[in-house]
Amino acid sequence: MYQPQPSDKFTFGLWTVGATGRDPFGEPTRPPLSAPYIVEKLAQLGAYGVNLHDNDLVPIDAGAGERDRIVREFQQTLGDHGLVVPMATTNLFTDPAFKDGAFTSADARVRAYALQKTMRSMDLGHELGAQTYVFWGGREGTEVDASGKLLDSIGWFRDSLNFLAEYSQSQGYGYRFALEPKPNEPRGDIFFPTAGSMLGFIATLDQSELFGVNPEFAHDTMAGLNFTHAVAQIIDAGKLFHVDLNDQKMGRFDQDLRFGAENIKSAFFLVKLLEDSGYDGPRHFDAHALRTEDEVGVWAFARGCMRTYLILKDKARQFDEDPEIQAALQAYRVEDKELSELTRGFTPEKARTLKERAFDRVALGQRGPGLEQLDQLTVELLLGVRGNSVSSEAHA
Ligand code: GCO
Ligand code: MN
Ligand code: MN
Repeated sequence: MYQPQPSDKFTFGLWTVGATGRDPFGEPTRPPLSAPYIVEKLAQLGAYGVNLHDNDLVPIDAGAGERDRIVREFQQTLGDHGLVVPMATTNLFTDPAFKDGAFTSADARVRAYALQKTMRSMDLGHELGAQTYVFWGGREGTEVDASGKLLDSIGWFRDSLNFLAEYSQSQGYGYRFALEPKPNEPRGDIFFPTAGSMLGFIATLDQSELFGVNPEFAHDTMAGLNFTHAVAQIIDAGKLFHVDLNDQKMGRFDQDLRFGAENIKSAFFLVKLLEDSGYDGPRHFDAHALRTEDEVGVWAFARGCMRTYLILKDKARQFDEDPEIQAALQAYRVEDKELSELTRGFTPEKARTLKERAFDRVALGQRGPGLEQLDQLTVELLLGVRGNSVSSEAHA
């Protein structure tokens, strides 16, 4: 029951299950796991793929020979276990060179190095079969607005992305790029903090059709925003190129909790939205096991992310099939063919008719839409006390 299959397209970053529990206050609590071992374990659990930063696989100081050997061994392991690498990205945040930004550094040498490192990382991703390339600007931000680089930074970032899109095409890589917004951490303020700001920025890029968004549950939640609403807007814009799933308490440090660990109801509506929308990209878990855990806890964490997604997907199906919920939904919406016609597609004639139309404003204000009941039915469904739970057997 709720056994993940590769067709569910669940992916994990090497850096997620590979996280050793280091935090700003403490040393690692678990030994590192090798990339081939992670691949083997994820395959056993039913995952579809792994994603990586260049340096999750290849140490930053590796020479060409060592790099090629590591990549060959990794490709072999992927093939042996039937896992794919759908997404790749660059680590532009760990090395001290990037402490004040990569593409938005005030130092032209750092910006050029960031471009070089990213091209090499795009080569690596392509060798491993990646088709989506993520940009998370972890260090692209500032604590000091006296630096006066706000407008320049936007321009530098745009120039870099335009350059890299051309690079991808000149190499025949065919990447689609997914930009990942985050409001803060590790910088005090990260540029392009929300999905909306990223969408606005994407429209200014030379080849904007190649660029979409990689939204993350924790990032919007840290900022007190509704992640599902953000994803809906991204879907509406045709820009959901990838998604980072995890969980988070609002107003806390960046927690990267197991998917569904904290906000079950939000996770439910997110899964329902993704499934209803026909999104068919990877369901990527960008989270890690609690620092308290040993390796057993790491795999319990990974299994839990996937299992919760599948349970919520099944709940979404029950929601759609629940007669009482569907009746409440139907009662909530008031359809009026004539008015819909009148309010869509402007003509002077329609405008005149609408302006003359009499509305019973008081009656409109008196209608109870039944949202309390609808919400309670949803809560009861999630708590497992609504009839239709036979579906768990059907699922098995
Ligand atoms: C974070 C980010 C990262 C990125 C990753 C891939 O908060 O640290 O979510 O995990 O997703 O670097 O680009
Ligand atoms: Mn994150
Ligand atoms: Mn992320």
